Amino acid sequence: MKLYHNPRSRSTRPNWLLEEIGLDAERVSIDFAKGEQKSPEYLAINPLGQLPAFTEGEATITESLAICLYLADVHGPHLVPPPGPGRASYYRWMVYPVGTLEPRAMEVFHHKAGGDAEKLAEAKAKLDASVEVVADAFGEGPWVLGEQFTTADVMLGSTLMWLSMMGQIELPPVLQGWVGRIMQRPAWQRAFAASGG
Ligand SMILES: N[C@@H](CCC(=O)N[C@@H](CS)C(=O)NCC(=O)O)C(=O)O
Repeated sequence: MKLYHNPRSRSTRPNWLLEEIGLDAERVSIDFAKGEQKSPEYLAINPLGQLPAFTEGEATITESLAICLYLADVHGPHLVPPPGPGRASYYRWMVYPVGTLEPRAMEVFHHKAGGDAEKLAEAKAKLDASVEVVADAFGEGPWVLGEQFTTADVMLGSTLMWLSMMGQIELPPVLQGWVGRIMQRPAWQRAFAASGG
């Protein structure tokens, strides 16, 4: 198993998940400064020249969400709710980062660069509203789906923590508490604190 990784990229998601599952996968470091993501060797793995990519035997997977879905399904069933209604929220929060949070955050980045204050304020309000939706839906915890820590905590947690670190959002108190619990997880600490992501 190999994860093509750079701590300043979305490969931090599967990198953390590998630690949660306890899988021994080789991390292949891809240096953006050297343009290694566009090397012929790497383009053969991901023709888009982007991270992350993951290989296991003959299987090659790109897209951070797809890699996380694959790892959880195949290697980490304890990080997925059992089939049934519990899967509804699981799928929702797995997809929400790439389907809603990232596009809205990109709009903010775009309008920051563009310098249109009105459009920037609109984009920021939309992003904030989408964070509020997570906060409003967060129940008793301690995790997104309640008692069970799942891969949805990894997808959603890594995204919200990244946006907050970049100063794009302010986390409501209920989400701050959850992030505090995430940061105490040994797997998170191994993935982020020790290896820089
Ligand atoms: N939808 C993709 C996005 C991949 C992506 O944008 N990767 C960025 C880093 S987070 C990248 O490799 N950028 C370098 C480049 O495009 O040259 C995913 O979630 O995996």
